[in-house]
Amino acid sequence: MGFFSKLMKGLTKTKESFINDVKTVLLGYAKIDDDMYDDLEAVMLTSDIGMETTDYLLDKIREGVNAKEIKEGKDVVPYLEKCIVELLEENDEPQRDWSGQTEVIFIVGVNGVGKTTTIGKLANYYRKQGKSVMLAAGDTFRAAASEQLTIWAQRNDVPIIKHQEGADAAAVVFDATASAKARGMDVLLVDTAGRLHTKSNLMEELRKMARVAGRNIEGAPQETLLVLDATTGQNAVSQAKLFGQVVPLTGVVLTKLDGTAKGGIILSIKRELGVPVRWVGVGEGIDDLRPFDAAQFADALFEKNVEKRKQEEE
Ligand SMILES: Nc1nc2c(ncn2[C@@H]2O[C@H](COP(=O)(O)OP(=O)(O)OP(=O)(O)O)[C@@H](O)[C@H]2O)c(=O)[nH]1
Ligand SMILES: [Mg+2]
Repeated sequence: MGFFSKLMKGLTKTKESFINDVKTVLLGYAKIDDDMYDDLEAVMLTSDIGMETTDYLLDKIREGVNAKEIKEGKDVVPYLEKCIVELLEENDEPQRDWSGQTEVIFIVGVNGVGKTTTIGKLANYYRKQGKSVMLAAGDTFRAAASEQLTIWAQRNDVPIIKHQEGADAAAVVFDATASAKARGMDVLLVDTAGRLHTKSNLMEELRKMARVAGRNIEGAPQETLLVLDATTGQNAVSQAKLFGQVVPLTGVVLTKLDGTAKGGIILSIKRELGVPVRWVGVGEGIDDLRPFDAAQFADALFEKNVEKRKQEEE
């Protein structure tokens, strides 16, 4: 199955829990009235898009009604789809190009969200683009962490820099940035230990790792990507807000979109964080990660242009 098909399949439950429920509510309303807004609000809130995004979309519908773009209940869904596409496309800036310098990418987030797996998939993606990639085992907390990353390095046939378990993570970053620079690597992917924004020593460690990276490579880390697990719904949004207060984030990786009903979380992330969604993950396989593409995502969510999208993949 290609990436688009996986994304579409992964978003089925999200679509069912959101769009289909909205449709069901609207069946009961030939005319637009206050009760309809109340019922819509209730349905939207249960689908994990969050209070703020729900309010935003309801305001949009009111605007549509005032502008006479929505005349009766059946006009609401196409209008809502249009608003969601616009929201997905908001701040959808292209990935920056750091060629000429080693791009250092920190992968951060709480425990178990998919950081290490994301690194394995990113390494594969960049390698396919013809870039040279190095990995840094910045999660020195568990021996298993560096073993897990080593397997991904072998699978991708890329070098890895690691130290002993319990070593200073900043020292790993220092060695890795020096080595990546000396070898003229295009991309250095830095794994980090899963941490909570409430653990101040861990957050301090993260800041130290960033300072050290900047000593060897000017401007590094150029990217700090926060990995969020889509299955955690609104929780992910709170994590991101708190993380962002401590570490400057340049983007979000939204993982585990395969099979969750909480994919609508992406709308809250776009609305509330002001940090672009950079990558989306739809599985544990090496090919299961792609740059976020708003139009593709919307097509997968609303099952539009399906044949065209599938052909593009072949
Ligand atoms: N279904 C699915 N599983 C995923 C995805 N990404 C990662 N996983 C799984 O999630 C689990 C945790 O992944 P890791 O990459 O180890 O997560 P981590 O954030 O590095 O975890 P810690 O280092 O312990 O904080 C593993 O079983 C992965 O295979 C995804 O997109 N979809
Ligand atoms: Mg890990």
